[in-house]
Amino acid sequence: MLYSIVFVFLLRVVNSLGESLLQNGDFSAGIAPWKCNNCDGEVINGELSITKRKADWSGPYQILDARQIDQLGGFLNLNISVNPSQDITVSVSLIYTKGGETFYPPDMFRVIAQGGEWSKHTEHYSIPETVLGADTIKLAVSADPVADFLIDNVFLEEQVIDSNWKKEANARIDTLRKRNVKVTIAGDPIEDLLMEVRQLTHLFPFGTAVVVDELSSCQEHSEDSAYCKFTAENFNWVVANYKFKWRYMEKNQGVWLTESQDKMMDWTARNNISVRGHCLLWAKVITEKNNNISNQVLLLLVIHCNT
Ligand SMILES: [Ca+2]
Repeated sequence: MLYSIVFVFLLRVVNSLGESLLQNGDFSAGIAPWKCNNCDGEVINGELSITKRKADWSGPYQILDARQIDQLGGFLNLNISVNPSQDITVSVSLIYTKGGETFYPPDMFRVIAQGGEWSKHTEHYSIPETVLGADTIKLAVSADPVADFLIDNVFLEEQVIDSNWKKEANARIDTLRKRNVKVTIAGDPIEDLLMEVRQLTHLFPFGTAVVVDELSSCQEHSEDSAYCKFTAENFNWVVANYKFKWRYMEKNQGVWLTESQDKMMDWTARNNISVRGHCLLWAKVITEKNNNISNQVLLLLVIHCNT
């Protein structure tokens, strides 16, 4: 029996921007209300120049209206243009305080900016629920202290969701994710046949990052924990959260640690789940310091792939 697989997914469609949460993001009115944390900040030709930074966390910041963030909740659009004196990773984060304690949620985004040229970056950001109800919230820009940098056109705005998104998403699902079902029944024709078709799986890759040791443990004990059951029931692709990275598999050169990874692979094979690997090298590594990958490193990467 042939039957097609229908899978429903939702896309958020953003058409327009709403309320702005930052002031003077284009630095047309000088520096205020921006401030500089452990650095010097000066507006030159409508761009904010940041110098004398002493640490990763040194950089410009602006205090946001915490009540405004509470009211918006949901999703924001962040734009920033950066021009560093040399290649650096620039991070933008929301740092907040609650009850006198300071919290540092994961960065809103992190980007490698090329030295000596302007690059424009846009990120869609979901406000973590923990940020809501904060006493103070600040948006902070930070980077490796080896470089000075210029920033301009920093905008943080509410994302306004197009109310037609669901209709449009359903139309795409009809076109892209469905096809007709043809059922052939052998034997004599039967009148008023009632047939039920139950979907057991689908071909649309739907994945998650998993903890290797959890799946490995299920394989080792031949018994699925709630974590493993949930993974098997809901996903057909997984990626290990970190244990397939080179530095975890070969902490000491020539000594490969693959026991839990191998067990995880056995578990995923048994459950018909595909596994996506990790990047072999991150762009951050291949910077000006080391933009020539030696033959020896290439050989090690090939060994890593085959291990
Ligand atoms: Ca400007």
